[in-house]
Amino acid sequence: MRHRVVHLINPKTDSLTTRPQYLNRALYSPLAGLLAVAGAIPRDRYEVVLTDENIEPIDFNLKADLVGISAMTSYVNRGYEIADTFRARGVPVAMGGIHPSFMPQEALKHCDAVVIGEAELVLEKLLDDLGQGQMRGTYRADRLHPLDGLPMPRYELIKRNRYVNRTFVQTSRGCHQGCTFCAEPLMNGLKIRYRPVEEVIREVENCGSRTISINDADFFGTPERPKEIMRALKGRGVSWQAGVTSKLAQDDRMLELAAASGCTMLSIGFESISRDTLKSVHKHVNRPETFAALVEKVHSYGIMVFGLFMFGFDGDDPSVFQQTAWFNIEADFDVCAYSVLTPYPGTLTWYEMKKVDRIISFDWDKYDQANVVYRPAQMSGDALRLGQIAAYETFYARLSLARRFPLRGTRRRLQWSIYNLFMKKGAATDRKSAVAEPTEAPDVVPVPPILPLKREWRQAILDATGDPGEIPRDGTPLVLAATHQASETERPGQQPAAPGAAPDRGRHTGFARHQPPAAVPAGELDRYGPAPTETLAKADHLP
Ligand code: B12
Ligand code: SF4
Repeated sequence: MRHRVVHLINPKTDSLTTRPQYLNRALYSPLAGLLAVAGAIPRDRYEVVLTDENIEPIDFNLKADLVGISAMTSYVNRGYEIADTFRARGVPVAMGGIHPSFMPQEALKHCDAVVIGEAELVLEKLLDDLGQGQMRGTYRADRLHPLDGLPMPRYELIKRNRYVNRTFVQTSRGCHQGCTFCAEPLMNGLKIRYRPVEEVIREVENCGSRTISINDADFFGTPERPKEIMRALKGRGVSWQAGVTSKLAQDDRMLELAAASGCTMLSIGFESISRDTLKSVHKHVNRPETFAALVEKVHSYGIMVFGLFMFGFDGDDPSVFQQTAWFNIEADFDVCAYSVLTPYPGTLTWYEMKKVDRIISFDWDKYDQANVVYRPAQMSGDALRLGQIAAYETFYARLSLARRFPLRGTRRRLQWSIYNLFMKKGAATDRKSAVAEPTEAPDVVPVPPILPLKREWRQAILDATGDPGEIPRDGTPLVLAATHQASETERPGQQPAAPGAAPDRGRHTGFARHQPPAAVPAGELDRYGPAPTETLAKADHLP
């Protein structure tokens, strides 16, 4: 029997992490989602072809039985163009990833099917439906994956010589924090789910690289679990880096083990040097008074610190840019990235800003953390964008590079230089006009795959999505309407489900179309009040 062909595509994006290239290489391969999807496709029946448009052109003539497109918000428009092109040629298209998961009805205008959230538990059904010519609407699992027995990502599909970082290994999904601007807890839950240690190690041993990035939202999310992984990594000749939060990165035992098991860099979302700002966006875990000592401590173990900061919070005024950049230089951060706050659809920040009509542009291309798409509270959009550029210029100025270069200690100088060169080049070539042009709001409201536990936050989402129903209290993923609703997206010959047909919540559901909320006049901003600051309950999101 002929193997069917699935063509998986990562659309091009003009992002700081993928745009600059040195020696024909991008800094990151943004392909973790597609490699996971490829891993879950049965090899005995399907051949998988992978295209990352950031480094290679798409072959629109490739004869495929299915095209699968992954998209974050900033490249979903390009994803839609690609989907439209393939569908016009009669090739069925499925989409997944963060943006289609939050806005499935929008995506369904361009593709046949959308996977909401994780793909592993629904791909089989989707492929069965494809085989019967019935693949359409939304597919979502009725539970989060327990993460044991996850299929191995198909690393062999990557063009290895085109990326600096090409191996992303996940040891967990979810995050305990719940920051208002972040999609992670609404996609993967507030509870951290872990893969069995032996499965992580099997992946490390078979990924074909001795340099890996641990792709967790917060690898140091709990005190004991990362230590088990690090003990198991010791002695394997692997060097690794990971994204972590600041609290447990202070723990000496954690850092000792990290260094002993090959850690070279920790990326930490510090976000702001103002505690009040951090509290306002629910990043309680960060305490700015500890940041400088933390960097020094991490350095003492020979590990670099990649600091992630964000500008444009309501507490930020125009002094924030130089204060932050100089703080970073003086505290000897190794690498820094400065993002413009972006109200990603479906996050709390989105609902809060949307409610008071602060979002100016809904052009998803501009949702890349470099354009300003909303009205900042204490400065103009221009000031925000220009201030961000100035912070990059200050931090990556020659004098700063010379001052921060790790002449002493055991941090890796080559890795330090590569990251500083990429970030300097990326920031210098990123000269977008300051403020995005106003555009019409989308006619569908984003709905997070998982509702927040905090009552007011849930209510804010339910208010926005126009659902008057009772708020579920047990963390059950929200299914607002479980009948198939694909009228605008039906392909010729397809029949919508009968009205009132029993929903199959586990696999094939569609959200009803929601009315966008009425915009609130700008002057009423203070009536809405500041961002919520209470702590989220640390409970399980699993249904
Ligand atoms: C690690 C990480 C990175 C890494 C690697 C990213 C990667 N894609 O490999 C790096 C550092 C490169 C990165 C960069 C950026 N990131 Co990032 N990143 C993450 C993080 C923490 C994990 C992503 C990941 O690897 N998950 C593991 C895989 C297995 O999960 P997944 O991608 O969700 O895929 C599953 C499903 O979605 C689905 N699926 C995915 N694609 C498809 C396709 C099909 C056809 C199907 C059927 C299913 C399907 O199946 C997969 C398996 O279950 C997420 C947080 C999150 N919750 O997603 C942020 C996140 C994705 N990043 C984000 C952002 C903003 C960025 C940057 C724009 C930041 C910047 N200023 O440059 C850049 C963009 C770079 C780029 N061109 O992609 C945002 C995106 C928000 C949004 N709505 O778009 C997130 C959600 C964090 C946040 N702030 O909320 N990121
Ligand atoms: S700590 Fe990081 S991953 Fe977790 S919710 Fe906050 S920003 Fe998102």
